[in-house]
Amino acid sequence: MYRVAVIKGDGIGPEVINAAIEVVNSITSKIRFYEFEGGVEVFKRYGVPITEEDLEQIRKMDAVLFGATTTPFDLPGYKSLIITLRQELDLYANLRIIPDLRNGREIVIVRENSEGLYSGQGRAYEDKAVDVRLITRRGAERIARFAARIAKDRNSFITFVHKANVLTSDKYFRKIVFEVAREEGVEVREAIVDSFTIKLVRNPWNHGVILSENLFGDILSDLATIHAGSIGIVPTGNYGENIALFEPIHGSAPDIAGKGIANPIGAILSAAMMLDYLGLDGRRIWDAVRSYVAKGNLTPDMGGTATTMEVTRGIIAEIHSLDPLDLDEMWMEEVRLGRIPLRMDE
Ligand code: 48Y
Repeated sequence: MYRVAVIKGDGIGPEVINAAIEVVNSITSKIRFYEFEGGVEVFKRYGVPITEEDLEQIRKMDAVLFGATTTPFDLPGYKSLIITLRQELDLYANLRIIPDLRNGREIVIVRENSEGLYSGQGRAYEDKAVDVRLITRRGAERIARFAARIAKDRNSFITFVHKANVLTSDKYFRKIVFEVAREEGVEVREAIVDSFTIKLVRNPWNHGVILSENLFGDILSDLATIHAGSIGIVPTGNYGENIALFEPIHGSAPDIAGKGIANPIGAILSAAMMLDYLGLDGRRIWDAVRSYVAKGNLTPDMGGTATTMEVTRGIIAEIHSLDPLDLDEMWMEEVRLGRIPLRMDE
């Protein structure tokens, strides 16, 4: 049994996470979900976006499934919940998969998730403000190793995207990336971030595993989502040494919250990444999503008229029709857990 913390968040967060949980429960009963609260409401009560007690519990879980939260930039003292979680759980690697679901292609981005311009060492003074673009040897090595592993798994190479011609921190980062890749036997190509944005618009599919610093990775991955058709379908995993957090890349979308039309695919594919991480079979969800998208009615962000619920049910139906044996497996598992009595005549 795996233990997964769930933070649904606000806006469309709860709607899409409920959809993801439904899909997960339709293919495995090996996961138990535990719900936690976080965000602005918690901050108003306790002065922190998530309580220390909850963090203690979450650290003991196998994974976290996260929806979306609104981060107001004018609430004094408030710090983004997702950024807090990345730091508190030391989730140093952010893998973003931007799929073209209709043509079976994807853009893969590994964003360094713990330092760079998000080092948290910024300060405002009377007459200036400073952010620190921190690259440590440890940070650079571990993210380069992570990217190398992803590249190997995919029979691919790394494209390191940087501004080493100007930034001291990227010059340092670059040296370490090349060192680690040589050790790992992975090819590295490189590109300067500004001109790379043009490539990412015009010819996005052939860059292997794109590796970059925290803020560059943030911007590049948002840009790349234009090729997915909608930001609503893009999943991401934030990986640490002992735990990983999965979330759709989209935000809380307050304008459509509660209307039942949010695209659940980003959250559902995030759950698929989570199953892969846990050693369960996430590929089945990916396959089901692809075949649903090829023929099914989609949510309005993808030009359709479907509701969140309809898309979710459609994907679950695909899971069962792609793999009919599955129902038997589920049934036996339910029996084993004692949820269904073996003798139906009782
Ligand atoms: O996950 C993201 O890419 C978001 O843009 C966050 C970031 O900067 O990494 C911001 C999340 C937030 O505003 O709470």
